[in-house]
Amino acid sequence: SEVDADTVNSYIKEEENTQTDLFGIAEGKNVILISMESTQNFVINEKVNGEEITPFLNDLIQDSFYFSNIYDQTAQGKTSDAEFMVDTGLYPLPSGSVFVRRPENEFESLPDILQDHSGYHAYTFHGNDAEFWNRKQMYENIGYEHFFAKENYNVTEENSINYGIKDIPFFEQSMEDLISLPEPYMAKFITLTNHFPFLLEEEDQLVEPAETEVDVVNRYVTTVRYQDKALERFFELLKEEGLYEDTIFVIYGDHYGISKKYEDGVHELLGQENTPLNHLELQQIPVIMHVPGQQGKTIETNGGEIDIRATLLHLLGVSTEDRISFSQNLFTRDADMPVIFRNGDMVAADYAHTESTCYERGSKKKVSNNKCSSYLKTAREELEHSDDIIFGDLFRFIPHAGEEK
Ligand code: GP9
Ligand code: MN
Repeated sequence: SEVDADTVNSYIKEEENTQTDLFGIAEGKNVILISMESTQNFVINEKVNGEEITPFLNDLIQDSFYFSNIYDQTAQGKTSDAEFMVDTGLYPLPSGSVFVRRPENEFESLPDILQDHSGYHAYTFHGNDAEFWNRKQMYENIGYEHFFAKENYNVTEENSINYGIKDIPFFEQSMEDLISLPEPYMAKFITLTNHFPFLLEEEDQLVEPAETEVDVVNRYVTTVRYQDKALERFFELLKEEGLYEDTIFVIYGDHYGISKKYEDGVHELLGQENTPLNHLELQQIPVIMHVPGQQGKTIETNGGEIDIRATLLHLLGVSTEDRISFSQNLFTRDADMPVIFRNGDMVAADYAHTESTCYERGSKKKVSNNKCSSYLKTAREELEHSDDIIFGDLFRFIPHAGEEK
């Protein structure tokens, strides 16, 4: 295509983002990002057998910014797509993972922006092999100074399950390294236990499995509950080490855990019908931003995972003016701007497009495709621009943070 850096520049410059009084409330704080494996928003404030699935998160939300209408926008790159959106504000690729396909591109990453702005150091902690999703190479490229991966942990048969070390020993063992990092830092933690097929020994099951007709869903509530306990333990340790107060926490579900194949169990759990719109709503993930001492607030704005980055930068007091990304500040996001999925579908304030059908969200009725067409056009354009940037490696031509100087 004819696209070059100038065209991209003129289309997608971010707007200045200083317009709420929350700008900079977390300035200079350490940043702890927690990517929660396969955690969907429906578990928040939901009970099984009379017990909360996420008692710790439910409490935390009371004192946090809780974004309650945020959609999973990942594609085939799963966890790595979520990381990519948060780190770069670009969309995932139509197929494969950017981490695997384009690990040598130039990007303007969150670690680079924070390093440039005020000397932050960035690190990742995760219990799986460093090469999985080509993380090691991609992290080095986008400004992470060290990746604490599997070889960094004491992993035994006893303390691991499924993909690796269980979340509680993962957080416990991570503390030793976390306390020695130079400040300010951005530290990303990626949980693992709540991964399909959601296996967990009985001694770690802190709630009874659910009793739907779908075993995957029944087990899912136990692994989500276990992860919640692990987060509680992590916060306890951070408080003991005196690291809690001076930190902003960004906690988000990376993508769905229950695929369409097993979703009837979720509909059963929630007492709702299996409809395309209900399926769409199940694509929501929790996004929580916690600043110690700050009053809690639930923000119902529609948004996507890609918007985490601009929202965090707003709270950190880092201007996004003139940056090239598709991330929007959730505190000011235009309700009529569609949330865009990688397959070209979208959700806007009043309309949604899914399974080749345009819906009016209020009445839940199918409506003429005309009602969705302008939103779908925006979706196509955004995805195209994002793909152009990635496939053309256009940040080579755009001045950006993290550039070799
Ligand atoms: C693996 C973990 C899970 O390291 O991030 O990967 P997923 O299958 O969810 O992408
Ligand atoms: Mn994942």
